Amino acid sequence: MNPSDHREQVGQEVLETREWLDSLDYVLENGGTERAGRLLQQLELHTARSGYRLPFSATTPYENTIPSAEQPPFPGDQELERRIKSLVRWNALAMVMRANKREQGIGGHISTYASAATLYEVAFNHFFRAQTPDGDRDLVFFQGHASPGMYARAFLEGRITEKQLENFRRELAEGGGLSSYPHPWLMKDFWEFPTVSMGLGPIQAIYQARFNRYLENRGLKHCNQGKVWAFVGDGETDEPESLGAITLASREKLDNLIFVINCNLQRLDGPVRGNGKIIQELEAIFRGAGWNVIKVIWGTDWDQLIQQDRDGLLVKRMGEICDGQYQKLFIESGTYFRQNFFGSDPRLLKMVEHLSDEQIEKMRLGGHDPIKVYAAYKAAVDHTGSPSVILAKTIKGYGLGESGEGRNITHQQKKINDEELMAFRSRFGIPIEDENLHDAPFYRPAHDTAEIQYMRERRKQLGGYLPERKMRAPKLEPVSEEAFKEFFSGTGDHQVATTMVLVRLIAKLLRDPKIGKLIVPIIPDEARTFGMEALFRMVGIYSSVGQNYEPVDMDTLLYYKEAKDGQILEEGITEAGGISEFIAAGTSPANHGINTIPFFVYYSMFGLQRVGDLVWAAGDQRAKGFLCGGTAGRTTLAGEGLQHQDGNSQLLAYPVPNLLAYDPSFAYEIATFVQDVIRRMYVEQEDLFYYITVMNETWAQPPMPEGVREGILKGLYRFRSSKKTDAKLKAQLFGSGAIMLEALKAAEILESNYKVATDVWSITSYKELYRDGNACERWNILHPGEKQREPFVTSQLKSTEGVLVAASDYVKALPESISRWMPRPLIALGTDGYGRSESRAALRDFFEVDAKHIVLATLTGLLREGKIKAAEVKKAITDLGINSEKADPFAV
Ligand SMILES: Cc1ncc(C[n+]2csc(CCOP(=O)(O)OP(=O)(O)O)c2C)c(N)n1
Ligand SMILES: [Mg+2]
Repeated sequence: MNPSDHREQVGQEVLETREWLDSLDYVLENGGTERAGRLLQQLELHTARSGYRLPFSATTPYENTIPSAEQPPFPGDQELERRIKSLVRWNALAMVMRANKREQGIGGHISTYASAATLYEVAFNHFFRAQTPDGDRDLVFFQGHASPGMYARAFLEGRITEKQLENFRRELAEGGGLSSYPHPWLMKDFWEFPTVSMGLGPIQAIYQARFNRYLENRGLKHCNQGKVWAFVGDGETDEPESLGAITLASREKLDNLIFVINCNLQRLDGPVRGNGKIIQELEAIFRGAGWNVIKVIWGTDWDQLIQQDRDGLLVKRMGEICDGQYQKLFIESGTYFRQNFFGSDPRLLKMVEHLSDEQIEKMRLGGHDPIKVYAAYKAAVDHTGSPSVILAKTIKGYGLGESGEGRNITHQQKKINDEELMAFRSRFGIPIEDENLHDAPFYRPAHDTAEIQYMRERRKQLGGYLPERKMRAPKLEPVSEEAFKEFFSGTGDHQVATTMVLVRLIAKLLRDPKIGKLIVPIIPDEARTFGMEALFRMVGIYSSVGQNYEPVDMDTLLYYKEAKDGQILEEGITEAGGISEFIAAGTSPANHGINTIPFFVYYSMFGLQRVGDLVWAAGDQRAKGFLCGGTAGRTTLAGEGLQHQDGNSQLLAYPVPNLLAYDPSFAYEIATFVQDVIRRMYVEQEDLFYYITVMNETWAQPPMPEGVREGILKGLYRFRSSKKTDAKLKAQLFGSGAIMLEALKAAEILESNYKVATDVWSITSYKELYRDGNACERWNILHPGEKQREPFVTSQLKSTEGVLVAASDYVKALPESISRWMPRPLIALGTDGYGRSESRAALRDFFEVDAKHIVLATLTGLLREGKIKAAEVKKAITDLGINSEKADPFAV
């Protein structure tokens, strides 16, 4: 085609397009948007029938979702809000700069909040409700790295002192400081949700929103206007936890949930999607998942150009530039922008010929424009039927000057130089003289200034300050003994597994007239594994829509019953979801004043090992409740093999300070813990949670011996005293979990075949013994010459005689961790190494934790003490049928 023909064709197309658009305008004016929509659908169908398939697109054009004509009026005083925001910006910057001037390398982030200031300030002034009219409250997950902004605002509100600001990241300084990120453990009156491990905020927010609905549908929470807000970084969305649960939110129609994703196009090292477009990518993902997506890309300065863009040239240009290029465009001069953005087409250049380079340079992005942000929030808050996500385009390090704005090094920047500080000060109008600027002093206007009055008044209108954490629930009345009674008397000959005991105990608690309704069983698709299916029928599985089908097993007693007021939270196959739900339920006493008591029952191997970071976050935010690791024990879970057999989790529970961990053997031990821990968590309101491993091997449950309660709770008690009072050889065996039975068998063999008087002790919690031993040791180190404290282990064992042997279904590090407080050397047996698909007997032989290996270890101890000869031990090896040359399960 020659050039003139081509031009003619293009001209023809432009004309044709205009005619169609004019017709569509006519329909829009006369028939409204719905009529226009129907017409477009018909056109699409017509086109498809004629053989052309419209290319699939999950995205909309690279424009704001809300056109300027549909924006609501901005209800606030824009100028005052701008000044307040500047004050917050300044103090946030100053606190990080001052901290780093004082202490080189102390860290902190200035660029995250700088890019998100408008997103937060509009929310603080108009949306975040500390209390809703019906008595509910908004729960806000603040982006961890933006915390300097939250502190700076709280400082202006008068909730944080200058001294505290001064001590940002110096929590141990005199007068107290501020923690780097949101940590309720460290600032229990302020922060509610730890978010700084990326991805944990978004998934927790989703389950928080679902749990709120659960409470409402079950009649435990009587107000429902509160929203859950989650502020997320665009880079953070790469974490699987960030997006992994978004379909749950739409399936459950969680219109009480709003994500705000700050799309500053950068993460730590560089662009999030240099060669792509993160906003479009996220739009496709969230739209596909059924969310209400609101894009806030362009600020008001762009409105006029967009309105004039009748032929779609501008929006096409906006859409064809990748994020890496945008990053460059937005830090360059107006001249550069004109040339490189509009310069691609003379018609685009013409659109901006009335604007100076300076004006072009100042054209703001949507995420920095309060009018656009307000419109998006309002649309999200008013939206019903699905969760909303706001994708706001911003510049990382906004306002930080040449070296701090939109550069790849921006994230790591802790300081700006004097010149930049001066520019920042002037740009945001902070009244600090040049000569005082160098140290970046804090600045808080007087109480009666318009700014401070305004921000206080706005918060008053919205129900108070935020974030604010406090215990909102009353102390629970002590739970009646009734539920626990039967577990103390044993099961006679009847063999039951500890899993069955725990499930029966949960069932009894569910029936308790007082606390029954507060029990929240949470299961990630494993109820049948643990024999919990009886609960399906008993209390129902929670479903926000009830049960819209006839269950296939309706004619059975234990059918799969879903109900709107169902009590069980059946999560499907997601341990991350389960633990997030556990956190929501376990923080409900603080968040909502409702004393829910979660029991999260899961496959023990897929708990602390798989979702350890969420467990850590649960501890940080003082969640209460029971984590129950089912099918536990490396050799007790037969058949399943390497990936399933858990010999680790009791050790993995060690580092979480407020997590109590127990590995019980008997029903009465379980009942003792559960009773005591409910008292501590909900009656005394201690900030604890609890991990228990339960097994699927059955045995006859003995009655509770006299006087062992204290020992059970502290971690150790004597279960069996030898009757052989005249024996010369003596041993003390320590068993736990299912391996307790092997220790008891070993005691029989030692007494009958080797004349060793053997006591057997139950170690219910290595962790508690370790905690206590360390506490004593520490005190003793710090108090020389004073009466030294005695660890509980020592106090119990010092008057015993004989060799010491411990065996558990977990790694040897557990018994070894307490052996230094024992009166004599300990021989530790355990299950270090990868599991195998095998029977219990074969596994216990392989890992050397069965009765015969316990016997051998005991004899070895006696040999080391010089009480027996090597030949006797050699003979025992043969008699016991042990292969001395067998493979080492821990070898690599
Ligand atoms: C699980 C986890 N991995 C890594 C980090 C370290 N980290 C802190 S901030 C950051 C970049 C954040 O980028 P983005 O989410 O886009 O937030 P922005 O600061 O740009 O708003 C990284 C990698 C972390 N905090 N958590
Ligand atoms: Mg980012």
